Amino acid sequence: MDKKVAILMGSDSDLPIVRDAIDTLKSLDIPVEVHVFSAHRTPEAACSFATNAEDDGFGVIICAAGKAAHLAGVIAAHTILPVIGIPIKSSTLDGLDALLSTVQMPKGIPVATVAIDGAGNAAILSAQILAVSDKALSDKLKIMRKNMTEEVLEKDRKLQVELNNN
Ligand code: RP5
Repeated sequence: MDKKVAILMGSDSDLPIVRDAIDTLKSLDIPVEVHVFSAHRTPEAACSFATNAEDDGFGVIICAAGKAAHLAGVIAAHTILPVIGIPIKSSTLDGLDALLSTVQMPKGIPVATVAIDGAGNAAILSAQILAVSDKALSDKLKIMRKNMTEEVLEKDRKLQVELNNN
């Protein structure tokens, strides 16, 4: 059975950012399960999910959280599955608070942290992790990368015409 990706978020207020990760994983046909679990407000549910995640068929866990963003670190403490943290930008401090809380993990319990609000990259990175042992997924990612390159080159071609560059 294909490994699933879990996406956990500290609050449903994170969903507008997290949606990009959900859509990206679905576009790659990766089974995804999404939950609101908070390291602070629902610590037992969050820890229980992480403890059982490997047996439940997950291959990667993505955690999105803002402010004092402990979710990714707490989840990582309860599993050896790779955990990817998305620091969420909140109304204060522009997300720097969540970035530092997520990225500055002490030695022994790593969290792979993407950019502030970097939900799309969290999805792609989780797909790349699964693709190490999934040739079909690896091929899909190569096509996705090729399409992205083509889109950028096409934008450059249009710009050359618009600006009459020589
Ligand atoms: C964090 O606190 C959540 O991940 C969210 O980004 C932030 C604010 O949560 P709400 O007050 O909007 O529920 O735990």
